[in-house]
Amino acid sequence: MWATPSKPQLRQPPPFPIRRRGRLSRISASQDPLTALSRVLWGRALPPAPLILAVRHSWTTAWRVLMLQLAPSDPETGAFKRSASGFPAVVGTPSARLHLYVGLPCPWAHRALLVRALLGLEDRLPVSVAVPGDDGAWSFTPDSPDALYGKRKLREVYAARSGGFEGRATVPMLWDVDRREVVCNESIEIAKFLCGLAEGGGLDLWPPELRQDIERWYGVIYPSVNNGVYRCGFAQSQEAYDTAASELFGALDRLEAHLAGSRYLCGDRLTLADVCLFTTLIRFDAVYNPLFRCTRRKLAEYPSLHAYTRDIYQMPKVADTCDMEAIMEGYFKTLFPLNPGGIQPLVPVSCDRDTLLRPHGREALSAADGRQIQAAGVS
Ligand SMILES: N[C@@H](CCC(=O)N[C@@H](CS)C(=O)NCC(=O)O)C(=O)O
Repeated sequence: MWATPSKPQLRQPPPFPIRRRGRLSRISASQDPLTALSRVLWGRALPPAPLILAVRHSWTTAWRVLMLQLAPSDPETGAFKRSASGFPAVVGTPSARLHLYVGLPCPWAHRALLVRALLGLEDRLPVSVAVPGDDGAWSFTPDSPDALYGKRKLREVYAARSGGFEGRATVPMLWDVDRREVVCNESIEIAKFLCGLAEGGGLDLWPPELRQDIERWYGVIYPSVNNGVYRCGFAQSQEAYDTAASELFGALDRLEAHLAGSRYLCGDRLTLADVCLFTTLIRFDAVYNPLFRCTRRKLAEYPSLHAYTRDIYQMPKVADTCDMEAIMEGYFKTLFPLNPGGIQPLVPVSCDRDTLLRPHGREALSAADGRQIQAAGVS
């Protein structure tokens, strides 16, 4: 017998009518609006070349406009030109009541904070710590207030001086409380001035007999290292970057060679030259290497420079002035034109507290063997 052929299976009709979703609605349901739009227009292929070119051009133009404000450069060369400070020197004798304004991410402000700590000036010189606001301006918050006037922005403190103020409200800023006047907002001058406030007999970071040597080192480290990292990060042409990067790493090689045989820059004594170098080095691997494209080497790849940084970090009170989280957040979140997505990378191991507390072995280079630090009465 022939088997009866089975009846073809009929598809059951759906219990209710389904509206078939088109390609467009399927895509838009699963994507954010921008991705959905580009998928509808181009599928998974790249957008057409003219659009890419147009976006690239407008993006670069927007970057240039922002950089013009953030970091003015030489229009001919694209090299970063640091603006002069509004109050570059301490003029006359300020009153006895002073107040220091700083921001923890800033290496220039860090100089002043570090000198204040090393010289034990905390009681003599109260400090207010400003934080980077969303608009990029130094701001105060309930957790980090303006201890003097309760202002919201640092620029309001600047503006409270009798002549008002139109320029850049930078940190560090030393304020004369009695005269309601800015004493100085140039870090190296503030640092020298603070050295004059310290009681005699303690640590002298600016000793007369070493001043020439300190100035000589400062002439190397300021343009090539302190400002050098900014010249790399804020360069607006390939040539300007190449010049800055080659000067930076040339100077670091020279410093590495010098510090292999000398505990500090000017011999056995910690001086202002070391303070100024340290505040750049401590930020190097976390910020300048990744964000400012100081990529030839990491600080951790320089044995003497890294040990030197650890040596200073381990001095009493120094670590308390270094806030790596604030440093990373300040740079990666505030310098929007360099990091538009605002993503903050991980702290590199070379900048971890545990790493920085590793033995540095530099006592052997020093005849003074750290006695001068103890003499300053800091513990
Ligand atoms: N030459 C100054 C530079 C100070 C400076 O540029 N500070 C930055 C922070 S790292 C600042 O406050 N920028 C705010 C602005 O330029 O508006 C110094 O050494 O004190």
